This record gives sequence, structure tokens and C-alpha cells, in this order.
Amino acid sequence: MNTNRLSKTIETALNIQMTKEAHASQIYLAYAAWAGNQGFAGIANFLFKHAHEERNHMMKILEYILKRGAEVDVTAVPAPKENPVSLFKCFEKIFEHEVDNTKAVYKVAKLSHEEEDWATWNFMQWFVNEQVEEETLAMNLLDKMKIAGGEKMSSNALYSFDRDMEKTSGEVEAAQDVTTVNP
Ligand code: OFO
Repeated sequence: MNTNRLSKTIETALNIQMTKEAHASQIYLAYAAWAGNQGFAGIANFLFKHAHEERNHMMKILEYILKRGAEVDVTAVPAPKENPVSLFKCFEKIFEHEVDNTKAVYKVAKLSHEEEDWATWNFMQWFVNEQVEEETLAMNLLDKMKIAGGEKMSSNALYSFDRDMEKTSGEVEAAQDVTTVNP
């Protein structure tokens, strides 16, 4: 008796999305290391925490695939592209990346809708909402940077931004407190 509750299409789509979340985690990790290297400790901390968050998204999908009796396919994760050339570019890239991931999330949601797989459709709504949060956060940070001069931010403005980010990271749950149930 077949106990797999996912169609092959949905199983594949979820596995691809799972890897995409792992890829997102690697991107945040790379940018965090880059920011740390530039001396932006607050921003690095914020990005490191976000890397953990993305990894938890990956785990959330992995657990769902298993729960539905389907097969998890753990594959190689693509390496992040080159480091940003400035802090402003770093946040621009983060925003672009989030929009890109939103499109991928929508694809899985659309597929599940077409297949009338309501369990997966319902599961994907969490990711749809999460992407709204993440796009908004990235958008707000970019706006702040633009007000402070964008690419031309002074050292003083960069210093304050980094200090603000240190406070913002306090609002992101610590990695060890985040579970796949409460990512
Ligand atoms: Fe996984 O939430 Fe952003 O990308």
C-alpha cells in the first residue's frame, strides 16, 4: 500500500524549495561573514541570526515531506555568489533574494492549488506570510539606508546603522530558541 500522500510533482517541488531555503541560509551566512570582516558587528549578528532562520525554514519543509510519507532528497547547495561591494549593495541583494524566494514559494503554492493538495497549500501559506515579513524588513532597512545617503552613506551614518542593527537583531529570536514548529 502506498502511504506517500504527496504527488511526485509536489514532492519534487518541495524538495527543490527545501534546497532553496538552505541556499538562502548560505547566502545570509556569507554576507554575515563579509559584514563581520568589514567591522560591522551589529549587521553581522543580524545576518547570522537570519542564516539560522533560513535553515529552520529548510527543516520545516523537510519535516513536512517526511510527515506526508514522501522522500526527502538532500542535495548539494549552490554556493552563494560573490560578496557585495558595499553595505547598500548587500541589502539590495538581500531584498532581491527574498523576492526571488517569494516567487519560488508562490510556484509551490500554485502547484498545490492546481493539484487540490489542500494540506500542502495550507502548509505553504506559512511561507507566503513569512516572505511578506522578510520582504518588508529588507525594504525598510533599504529605505533607512537610502535616507542616510544610500551608497554614499557617511562613516557616521554607517556606524549608527550598524548600532541600530544590533538592537534590531535583539528582536530576532536567538537561533537556539527557534524550532521548526516556531521558526
Ligand atoms: Fe525562508 O524566508 Fe526568506 O528567503
